Amino acid sequence: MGSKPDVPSFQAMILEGHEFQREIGTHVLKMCGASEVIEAATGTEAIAFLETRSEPLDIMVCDLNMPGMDGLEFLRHIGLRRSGVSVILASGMDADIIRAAEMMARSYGVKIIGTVQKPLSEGKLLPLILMHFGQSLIPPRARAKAMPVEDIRAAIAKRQFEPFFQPKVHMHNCQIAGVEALMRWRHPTLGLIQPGSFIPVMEANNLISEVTFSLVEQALTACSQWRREGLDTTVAVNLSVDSLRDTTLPDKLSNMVASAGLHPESFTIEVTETVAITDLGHSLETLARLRMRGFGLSFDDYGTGFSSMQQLTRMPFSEIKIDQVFVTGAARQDVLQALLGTIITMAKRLRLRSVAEGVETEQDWQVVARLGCDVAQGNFIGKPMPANELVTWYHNWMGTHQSVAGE
Ligand code: G
Ligand code: G
Ligand code: MN
Repeated sequence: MGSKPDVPSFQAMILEGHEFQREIGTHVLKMCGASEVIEAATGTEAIAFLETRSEPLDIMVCDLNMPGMDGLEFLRHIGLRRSGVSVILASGMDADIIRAAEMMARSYGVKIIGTVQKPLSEGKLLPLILMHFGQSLIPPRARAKAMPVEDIRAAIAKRQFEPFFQPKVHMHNCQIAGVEALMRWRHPTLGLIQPGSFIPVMEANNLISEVTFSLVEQALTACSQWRREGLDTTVAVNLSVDSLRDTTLPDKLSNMVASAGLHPESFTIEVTETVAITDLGHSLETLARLRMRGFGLSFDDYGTGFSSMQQLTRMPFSEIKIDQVFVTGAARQDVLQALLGTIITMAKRLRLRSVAEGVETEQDWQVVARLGCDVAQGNFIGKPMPANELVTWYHNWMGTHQSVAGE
């Protein structure tokens, strides 16, 4: 089985009492790029093997509940013997037991990469392994099927692209903190099409700037309309690299915002790191000018790039949006909580507003709230929706979820 191109080749061990589970573990580790997987059925067997080896193993996956020497005893042994292996704990047990085992192992000096629930899968192990090797945490997002460029051109002429809006709320009081405009194609026969199928095509064919201006126009119109209906909020739009290359963009946006009777403070621009560092000179000029004019500037998908932290220090951001890979399901993964804590603390130090993306459940909410995140966005709060549904959403949300605030 070939190793993954983005994971260095590594040697692994699986310590697991059940033969079938052990085979699954071996298979999954190879899928994740292990060049060699040593199997051990008991702690005694694993220790005997480790003693015969001069080079430390890179990674081992260790079950906690085994006959004979249990996982806790085994971890104590390898800690005291300074075996140097990094461990992923695998267990079907309750999260608090796993957490206790993790703390115990750390106190013996064992490096714990993270914990996973059994059964093992590539999806669970790979993010931990990538992180261990200091690489991006994100499994590449599934590529959507691209729509033909001619269909897209025709649809632009027919004005079939429109923004949906996903709300963001302040975690301390649940009040609305803004909405993000997300492009949708209202296709006459195929229904609603997601951006993954047309944005990359637009970007590759010089169409994105034109469509983005139309989207901004529609978003501003919606924003004024909500205000008339008593909902005072701000709106954010995602910009591609093409738009940032245009150093007159701040002027154009200023005019559009003013024509809608709004202030730049009510409008935020979201850019990803890739966008911000492509054509750095022009991008920095545009971004700095946007901030000078009073627009909000958001660092989108924070944490998934290669040098996120460095970019933070050179770009004039006002907000960071923590990517959903760190947020969704964080309650079940200590490693994600640790990363979230670090990002949120850093945002506070830099006086940036922190926004957690991908808050899907109340558990996700509780985790990011406890870590001191300012704002949350995600399906738990509200999915992207058409402009005319936002006010109704707002009343429902304030009516039903105010109680989760501040917990
Ligand atoms: O809306 P989701 O709902 O599926 O959006 C998927 C991706 O498409 C996100 O990464 C989002 O940033 C991007 N996206 C959505 N709308 C726009 C847009 O108007 N312009 C650009 N450049 N990207 C967008
Ligand atoms: O611009 P950005 O890449 O951050 O776009 C956000 C994307 O995340 C959009 O595709 C949006 O539909 C999606 N999204 C928003 N909230 C959630 C959520 O709670 N869960 C998941 N899986 N996706 C979400
Ligand atoms: Mn975004």
